Amino acid sequence: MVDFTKVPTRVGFFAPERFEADIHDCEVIGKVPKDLNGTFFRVGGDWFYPPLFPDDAVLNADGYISAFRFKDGIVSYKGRYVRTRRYELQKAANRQLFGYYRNPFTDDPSVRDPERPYLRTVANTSPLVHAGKLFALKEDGLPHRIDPVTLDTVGPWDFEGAWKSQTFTAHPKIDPVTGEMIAFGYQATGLVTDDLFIYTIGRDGKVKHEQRIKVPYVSVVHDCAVTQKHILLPFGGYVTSMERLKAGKIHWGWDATKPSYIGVLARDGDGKDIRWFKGPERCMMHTFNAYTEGSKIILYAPFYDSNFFPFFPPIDGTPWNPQKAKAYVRRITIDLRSKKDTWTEEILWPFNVGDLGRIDTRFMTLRQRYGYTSFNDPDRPFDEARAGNLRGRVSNTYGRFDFETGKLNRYFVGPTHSLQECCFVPRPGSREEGDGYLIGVASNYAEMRSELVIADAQNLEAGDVARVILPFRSTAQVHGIWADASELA
Ligand code: V55
Ligand code: FE
Repeated sequence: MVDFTKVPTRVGFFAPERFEADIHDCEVIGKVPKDLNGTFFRVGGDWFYPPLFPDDAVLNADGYISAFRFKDGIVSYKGRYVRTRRYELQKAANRQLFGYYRNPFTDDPSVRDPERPYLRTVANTSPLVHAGKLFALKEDGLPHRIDPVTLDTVGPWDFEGAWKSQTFTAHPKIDPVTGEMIAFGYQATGLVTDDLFIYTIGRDGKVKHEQRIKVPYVSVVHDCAVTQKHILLPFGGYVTSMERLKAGKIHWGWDATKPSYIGVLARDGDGKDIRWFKGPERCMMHTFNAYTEGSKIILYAPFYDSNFFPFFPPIDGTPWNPQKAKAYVRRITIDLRSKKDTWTEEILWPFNVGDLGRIDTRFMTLRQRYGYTSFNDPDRPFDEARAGNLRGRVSNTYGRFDFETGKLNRYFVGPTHSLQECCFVPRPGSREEGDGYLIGVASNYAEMRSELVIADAQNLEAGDVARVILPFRSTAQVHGIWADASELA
């Protein structure tokens, strides 16, 4: 019997969906730009069965991939669970078999296998398109290949045996100049191991270069940043151990005494030459971009002051602190000529933002001017009378942050809505940074339905160009990407 009543985080707008969907030619308010020919892919999590532990991380929900396909001014929607091994085993058993987030010791004995933790991945974090293939990613396992038309799961992908890490990050970076992809896997050789492998994958999808490193301590290495010369690996604060996992706890806890680190290595170098720069307590999850200028590396990132995730509690028993779980747009400068092992940091805007930031990816690895992310504008209050339950509502605005002038442009979604991560879509034929659309899924709390909003990225104040209406609450994404039709031809 399926009973979700004990799962506190899964009521209201983000209650489980548990269905798959196909809508041809969605309802639209406004006019969808006719020149957009491609797909907005989104990946997130949706529990098919209730978690074994009600306090489990939402990051442990079953992977779900959805697609808004644009062609000739019409948009069609499709949503499918990712057919991971976990999903198939659970569906065959008619119940949840896998336990806490990244703790195989808490799994049902019929599937328990701590020697092969990557087999329990849920593929619920981000989509990736590279070398003509579509994948769903999660940092604790291999990419799952997905058919871009049907969204059927093909299966795990190990780059024809050349990918030696058991894991693959949810945030590889693609160099727009060379078409190369830089990706890494941490806990690369097994549960709680300090091995991290980094790969360069050519435009043709073949592994070209490998670097192997050891991390200073085993922590979440969620994202990276890549410049034309360097690879940056930022992380901090989260800790784990075999003892912790054998005691049946969720994978990560927060240790405020641990420093943050940014590892820096040359793209074409050898892992043994990595330099570790050290900083204060920080929760370093997502980056916007970085570039190398002379002896300096400039990194833009919306890092948190401290632990963002309440379900990965402090190991010292103190309560999770929401005051410090705030992300700010930061400029971090690393001087490679300096003998010091640290960086300088500026907070560029004094208010907290959503940490799922994006750029115009045509400028990834290069000097770029704009970052885009969501935030909550307090001057635009939520209309509680019309929309009721605030749970899960975080952001009402998408911002374009101009790192050169400090200017901020805003798109406001409306008083009954909340925004998920935005995505920049280049205007076909354009070359200038920022010329394109900003798109993203909004949760409409008044109508209890999801809406894809499309705005002109150079005129955010004008509001929507179009809104694509879904007649239901679409499974929440973690991350989304735009893929032009030519990338998946
Ligand atoms: C993150 C998300 C994850 C995860 C680890 O946003 C970190 C950060 C959706 O899964 O497993
Ligand atoms: Fe992420």
